[in-house]
Amino acid sequence: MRFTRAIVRPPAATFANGITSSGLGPPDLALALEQHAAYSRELERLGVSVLRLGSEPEFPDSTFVEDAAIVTAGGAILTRPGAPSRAGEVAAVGTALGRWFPDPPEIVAPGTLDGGDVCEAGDHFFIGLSRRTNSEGAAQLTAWLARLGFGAGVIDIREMPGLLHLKTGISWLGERRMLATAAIADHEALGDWEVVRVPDGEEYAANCIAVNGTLLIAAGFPKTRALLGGMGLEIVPLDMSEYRKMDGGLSCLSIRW
Ligand code: CIR
Repeated sequence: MRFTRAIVRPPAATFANGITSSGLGPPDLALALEQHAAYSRELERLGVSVLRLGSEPEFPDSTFVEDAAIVTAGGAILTRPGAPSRAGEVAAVGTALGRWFPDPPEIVAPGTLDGGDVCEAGDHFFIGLSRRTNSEGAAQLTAWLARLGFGAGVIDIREMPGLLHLKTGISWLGERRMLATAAIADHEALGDWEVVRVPDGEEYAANCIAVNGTLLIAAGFPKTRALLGGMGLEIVPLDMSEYRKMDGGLSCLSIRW
């Protein structure tokens, strides 16, 4: 689908207090803000109208707006994030989305679900079972998607090392084509899909976003860039270093529709 809108939220001064397992050290806030501005400008250059929410210092991970809501061509649903420290992020995102999606449904207890575990691929959605998204959350989302006419399949990533969310290791490239790390590439849920494998050692590059004919990928992964560029895709690399330090990727920084 062609994206016309996105919601983003620049990181707050407390960004370094967020959850991370990367071991890459604390993020540089000034550089993170620059990278965020470049990311938002790139979305705008691609024809997307970007709503920038105010930063929320009480929620250090709130720049990763993707986790708080799922927006599809058929409507929006608010999530119930699996990390307790992130539960309070949903309210502001729900308020912002309310302009376009009044009274959205939400994932309810005991379900938990992070948007990072939901990979849209046209009229099909892959849903990750992870440390953040449980089977109740996945079932609630599957039922909601079914009511909108979308299909869904579950991929259990709980035993796959290094994957916080499903989209840490998989992205939709358009049509029937997925980009995936070796850990996920052979999963049966991808059996009917053409899977492009991320070159070994460049796993972070698996999280990318296709926006209106252009693929935004993380900068610094030359093999992946060459592979995707060789397939005729228009590629724009964006520096994500400070978000990587906090376990975040390109998709996490926006809700797009
Ligand atoms: C967290 O652990 O929740 C954040 N530090 C990173 C969230 C990244 N979000 C995403 O992949 N969708």
